[in-house]
Amino acid sequence: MKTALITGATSGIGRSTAIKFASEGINLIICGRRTDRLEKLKKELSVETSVHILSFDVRNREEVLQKIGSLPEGFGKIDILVNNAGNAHGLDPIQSGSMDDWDAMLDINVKGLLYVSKAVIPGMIERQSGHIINIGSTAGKEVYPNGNVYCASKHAVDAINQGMRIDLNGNGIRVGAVNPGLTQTEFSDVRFKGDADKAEKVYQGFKALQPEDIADIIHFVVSRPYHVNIADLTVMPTAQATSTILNKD
Ligand code: NDP
Ligand code: 8X3
Repeated sequence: MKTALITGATSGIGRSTAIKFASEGINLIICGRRTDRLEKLKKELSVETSVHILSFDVRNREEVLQKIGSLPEGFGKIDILVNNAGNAHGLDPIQSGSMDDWDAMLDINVKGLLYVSKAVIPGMIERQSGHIINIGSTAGKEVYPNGNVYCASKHAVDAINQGMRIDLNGNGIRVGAVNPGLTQTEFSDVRFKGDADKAEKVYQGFKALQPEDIADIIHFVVSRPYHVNIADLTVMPTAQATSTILNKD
C-alpha cells in the first residue's frame, strides 16, 4: 500500500486529493496549519485508510524538517508527495503591492515547497522510488494583470518542477506538475483577505473547476504505470482560454 504526504490538506485541492486518495486505499499524511480541520478530515477518512496528521507552517524550515523527519512507524516511507500548500495574497499592481503579501507568496509557494521537498527527497533517493506532484498554475505559464508576484511564485514552481525532474532523473523518482486554472476553493477568500463578495465574484458567470476535478487528475497522474511520467499538465475550465481570467476587477 502506498503512502502520500499532501500539503495544504485542510482545504480546496489538497483536501479533495486526500479524499480521493483515501477512496483508492492510499495511506495519508495530511498537512496544514489548521489542526481542527485535519482532525475532522482524519476522522472522516480513517474508515477507508490510515491517516496521520502533521501540522506545520511550510515557512518554518526547522519545523518542516523535524516533523517530516520523525514520522511514526507505518508512515515513514513516503511514496507520493503532493506539494500543494499555497495561496495568492492580494491582487494589486506592482507599484502598490504589499511587501507582506509578496513575502507570504514567495515564502509559502516557493520556499515552503522547497523545504518540504528537501525533507522528503532523501528517503525517495534511498529507496530509488517516489513520485512528486508539484501544484503549479496557469499563472505559472502566463502573467495576468495585477498577478505579478503570485504569477512569479508559480513560474518559480514551474522552473523548480523542471529542475527537480532533471536532477532526480536516474533515481527512480517521477516528478511532474499539475497546473490548474480557476478552481473554486478558499483561494480567493485568502487572496482578498476574507472579502467574500470579491471572492465570490471571481467565480460568477461561468462554471469554474471544482477541487474534485483536480483531485481526480492528480490521482490519474499517480496511478499511471511506473514507466509513464506526466511531466506537466495544464487544465482550465472550459470557459477559460488563457491565464488572464474573468471577473477579476
Ligand atoms: P485553499 O485556500 O483552499 O487551500 C490552500 C491550502 O494551503 C490550505 O490547506 C492551507 O492550509 C495551505 N497553506 C497555506 N499557507 C500555508 C502555510 N504557510 N503553511 C502550511 N500550509 C499552508 O486554495 P487551493 O486549494 O485553491 O490552493 C491549493 C494550491 O493550488 C495552491 O498552491 C494554489 O496556488 C494552487 N492553485 C489554485 C488555483 C485556484 O484557482 N484555486 C488554481 C491554480 C493553482 P492552512 O491554512 O490550514 O495552513
Ligand atoms: C490560481 C489561478 O488565475 O486565480 O493559480 O491565479 S488564478
